[in-house]
Amino acid sequence: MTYIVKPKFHHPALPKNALGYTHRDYEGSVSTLCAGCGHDSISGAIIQACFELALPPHRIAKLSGIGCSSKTPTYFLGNSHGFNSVHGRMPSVLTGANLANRDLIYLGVSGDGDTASIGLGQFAHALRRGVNMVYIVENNGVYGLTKGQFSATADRGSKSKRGVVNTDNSIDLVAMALQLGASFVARSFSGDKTQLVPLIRAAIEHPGAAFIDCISPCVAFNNHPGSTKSFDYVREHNEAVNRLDFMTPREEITVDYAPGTVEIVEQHDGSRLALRKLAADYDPHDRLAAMSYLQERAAAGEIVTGLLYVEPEAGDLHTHLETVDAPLNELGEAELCPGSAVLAKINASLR
Ligand SMILES: Cc1ncc(C[n+]2csc(CCOP(=O)(O)OP(=O)(O)O)c2C)c(N)n1
Ligand code: SF4
Ligand SMILES: [Mg+2]
Repeated sequence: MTYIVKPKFHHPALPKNALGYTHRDYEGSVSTLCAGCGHDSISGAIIQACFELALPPHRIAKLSGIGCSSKTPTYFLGNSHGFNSVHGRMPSVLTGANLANRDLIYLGVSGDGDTASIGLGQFAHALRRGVNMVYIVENNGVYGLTKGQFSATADRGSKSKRGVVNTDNSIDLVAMALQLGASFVARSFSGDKTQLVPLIRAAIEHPGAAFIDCISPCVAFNNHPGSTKSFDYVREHNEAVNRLDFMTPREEITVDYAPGTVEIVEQHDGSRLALRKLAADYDPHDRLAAMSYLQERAAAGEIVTGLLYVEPEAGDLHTHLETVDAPLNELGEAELCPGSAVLAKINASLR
């Protein structure tokens, strides 16, 4: 059995959000992952973020590939649309769904094997095209589902559970996302919900390609001394550059931090991100500076977390392609067959 359904019964006094939904309305089936797996904490953070944003569950589409991480959409947002695709192919399925129906909020959940190994090309093209989505990689440095082989994000020199040293260079998905043009790039840690929940909320509200690399220790195969993706290692080497405290287009934002420590980032849809700076000289609007900061800190053995880059005025794939505003299934015959005069004009423009 791969899932266990939760009982519908819940305490009548559970807090409700603006839509009148409780936390339970955003949950899924009971998780069958290993107890303590980082992925379950990320599911919890996604549930919390959607509850806090009071999103109508039927407006969310969650898509994944194959892996323990890609199984997790079964464990959250049980009332939303879901598509568990093929290993490494989530980005193209998500791109197609997004092009067909731009009205939904797209949540792509993947693993480091699913994204950085078999799905690397798919990942790259979805980001460079600016698909409006939240793309979360639950990064544990191993293929958890197939018993702990090194993935492409495993650091060179890190050790497997049996002591084998990884001799390959690793892929830093955050560095790639920056290079590929993603307009929202963040890294977080499954063990830091205070940082992760607001990042997911901000990524959902970001009108463009939002990528979050979330270090998520695999307790079964990659949580030992010598691993650079273990709970202890990440806690010891985590360098947070900022914290997002609140952001919403619906409520007034009040800032209660000393001037100079909080930056309000306004996005073109009116949503606002409040960014509390921890590293005073860190600028999340400078793609090149973010890339070199990342490499510099990585060379010093640190794992940089927080919102590393945001382009508030970013467009998305629909903006670039100038597509119609309505989902394709809402188009009628008049829009789909505009007549021979329009066809003649298009043909003339191509001669
Ligand atoms: C085409 C294909 N190749 C290989 C596999 C075997 N396979 C299943 S999951 C997986 C790796 C999963 O690793 P990751 O994406 O990091 O997820 P995790 O289990 O670590 O969360 C592999 C290689 C597969 N299912 N399909
Ligand atoms: S094998 Fe690893 S990644 Fe998979 S459920 Fe267990 S702890 Fe999580
Ligand atoms: Mg993995």
